[in-house]
Amino acid sequence: MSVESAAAAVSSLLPADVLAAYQFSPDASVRLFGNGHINRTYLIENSTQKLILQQINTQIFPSPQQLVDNALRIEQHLEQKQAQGQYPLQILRQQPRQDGGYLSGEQADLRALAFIDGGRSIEVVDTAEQAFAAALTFGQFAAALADFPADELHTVIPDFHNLAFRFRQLDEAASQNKAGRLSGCQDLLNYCLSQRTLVAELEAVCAELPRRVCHNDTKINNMLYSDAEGRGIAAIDLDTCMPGYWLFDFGDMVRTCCSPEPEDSLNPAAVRIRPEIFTALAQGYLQGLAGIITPAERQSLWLGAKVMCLMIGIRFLADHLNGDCYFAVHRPNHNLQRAENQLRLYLDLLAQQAQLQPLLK
Ligand code: ADP
Ligand code: GN1
Ligand code: MG
Repeated sequence: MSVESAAAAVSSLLPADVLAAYQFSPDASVRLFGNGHINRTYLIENSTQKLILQQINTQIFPSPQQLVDNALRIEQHLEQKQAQGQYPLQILRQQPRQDGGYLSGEQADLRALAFIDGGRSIEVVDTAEQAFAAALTFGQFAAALADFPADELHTVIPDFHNLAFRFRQLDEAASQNKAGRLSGCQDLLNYCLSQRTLVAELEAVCAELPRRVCHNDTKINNMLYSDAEGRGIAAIDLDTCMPGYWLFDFGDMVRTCCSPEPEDSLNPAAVRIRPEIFTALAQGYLQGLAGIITPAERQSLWLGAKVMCLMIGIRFLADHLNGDCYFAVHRPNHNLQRAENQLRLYLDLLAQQAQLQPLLK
């Protein structure tokens, strides 16, 4: 391919009228960005400005307008907090089109975000300092939203962190065996199903907890570190912000920060919970939420760690059985490998419970 046709192929990732709506010319550089499993994220750039544009997966988020509505409400709230000196992070901002609208494209499934400069996301945590910074960032985000009326947010995905529902999805995937993969993962399936008692435990604990605005996807690549010092500078990917319980957000951090391996590691023997990273997460999150988190919520965080490893493992396994319809996959058995890794983390949490759980008391 010539240099000219390669450039044309890149630009054609997005139609010229979409670029124009955000004041970019057709020759702006457009490239795929990030490692999300659901949406398609682009970075558009010219010599003076950068913009993030996302194609929202409407199979999963049927109403992009609701995503934008939630994001704008959160943005406004964080702006007020910042004006009062109560929010030290950068705010993720929806970027309107030149005509003021927030959605673009023939299907109205594209939306833009102001690019946050000087930041970077990572896929694997290397140090306890990074873990502390991530947890502090998500803790500060949650703290700033603690007085936001959670029930005014649209529930963009019902039953998102409903463990009973996720088990039912797994039952259905196994009984339908659509992709003919059941025999290749029967042991893993049996193990997951044997953990169903956690449903009742989780429901009993949640019944005593306040409902909060949850980020609901606090995986490590959904926050930005400053390039220079590695401080947390922003919580991003707010699409799943909905009412929920903070234990889910803590658990998602545990499952994505504690392993020295990526979520989809091909080296399962090395997937484990690093106690020093768990400790740093607990310290960072509790510092971010100091004075706000209740004793019952604090105690529930351990359950959150277990539940999230198990629940995301179940979701990956169900998707593997269904033929990879939900999470983007890039190789055979990708979702199965992800599921196995989550279950390894779950088992390692159980093995280290005596040492780790007291850190949250
Ligand atoms: P997905 O929903 O696909 O996970 P994200 O919103 O997490 O998409 O974006 C994917 C990646 O793009 C992030 O991990 C981050 O590296 C980068 N990113 C997203 N939004 C911004 C932003 N506003 N400024 C800078 N980088 C961003
Ligand atoms: C998805 O969009 P992304 O990649 O940040 C998923 C999360 C899972 C995560 C697993 C809307 O997050 O719930 O925890 O993959 N998002 C949705 O890596 O389902
Ligand atoms: Mg993301």
